[in-house]
Amino acid sequence: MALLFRSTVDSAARWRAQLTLLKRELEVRVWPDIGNPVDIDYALVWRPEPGFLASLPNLKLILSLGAGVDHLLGDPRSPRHLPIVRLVDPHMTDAMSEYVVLQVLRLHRRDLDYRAQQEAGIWRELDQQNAGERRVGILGLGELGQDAARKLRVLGFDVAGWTRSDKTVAGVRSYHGPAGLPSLLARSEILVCLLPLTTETEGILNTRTLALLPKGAALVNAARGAHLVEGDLLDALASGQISAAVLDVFCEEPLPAGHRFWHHPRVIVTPHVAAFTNPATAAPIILDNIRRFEEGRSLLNRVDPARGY
Ligand code: NDP
Ligand code: OXD
Repeated sequence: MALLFRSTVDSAARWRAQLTLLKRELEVRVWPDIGNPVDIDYALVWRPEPGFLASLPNLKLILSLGAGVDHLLGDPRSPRHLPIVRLVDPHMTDAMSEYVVLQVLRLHRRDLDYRAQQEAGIWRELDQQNAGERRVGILGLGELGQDAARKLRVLGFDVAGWTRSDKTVAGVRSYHGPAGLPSLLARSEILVCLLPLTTETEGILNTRTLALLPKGAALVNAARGAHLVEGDLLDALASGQISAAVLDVFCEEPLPAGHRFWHHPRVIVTPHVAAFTNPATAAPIILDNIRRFEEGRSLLNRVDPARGY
């Protein structure tokens, strides 16, 4: 039984060690030393080159190294008949919530303003709302969005979320579908994007939607760069419609040198690190799905290619 590992992140040695520790009979082959492609049963991948998966004739199951699967579904040559599972790891969910809570608190407590004041040597108290008066909107109440929403609620924030289907999350005001989006936006002083990237959500953060936010709202995008029309955000920052943005993901990664986000005083850039995939916690979850596949049981976190997530 052979598993092919291919990632753009340099973590193959750690993955091989974790996977073989837990399942000794599993032969882990790390790209590009894959041997004979006919041997490969499983592919554990992050951003494989388009067409690569189609070159493995006996592949049975595709496992994403991340929660998002846009890197797989975006490949027109990817074998459509094979099941795809994505990674849902509670430790990754915790990490994302840490990121969201950190950034929402920074925006709520006016961290950028105080940093600017410090640079200018200014000692001045600024107006401060309580958390209960601060309306946070989360695009996507899935594994990540729901956890972040709950943790923001514990801190007292007034949280609402937006989903594709009608959904109830205790303590969180819910909106759904295209008809629900304007209402969610209209109440969101801090908007957090935790959507999967699909044909429906690509470019969803644009001049039209940013204009529906209250004047001076702030944005946190920890989902995918292509959710945001970057030029539209720069325009909205220039007009004051958006007061600040925290961006973990970008249309081009790494963010190119010279990109205006790097030195924009109202933009915080992090290098796609909101929630790492950790081999120690993720390997047992991945192996559980392989075991389920071998035993003919239902897979966990199976992707619906038609839905796009
Ligand atoms: P889930 O699939 O669990 O949740 C997705 C949520 O988005 C669901 O609530 C879903 O609605 C909603 N949604 C999807 N399409 C639409 C739509 N067209 N309109 C309204 N709502 C929609 O995903 P996760 O929470 O696990 O992950 C979300 C994304 O976060 C990943 O796809 C990935 O891109 C990103 N991510 C980024 C990381 C980083 O480090 N920056 C790390 C990990 C993930 P419904 O509930 O109705 O299905
Ligand atoms: C993911 C990511 O999708 O890290 O897991 O972006």
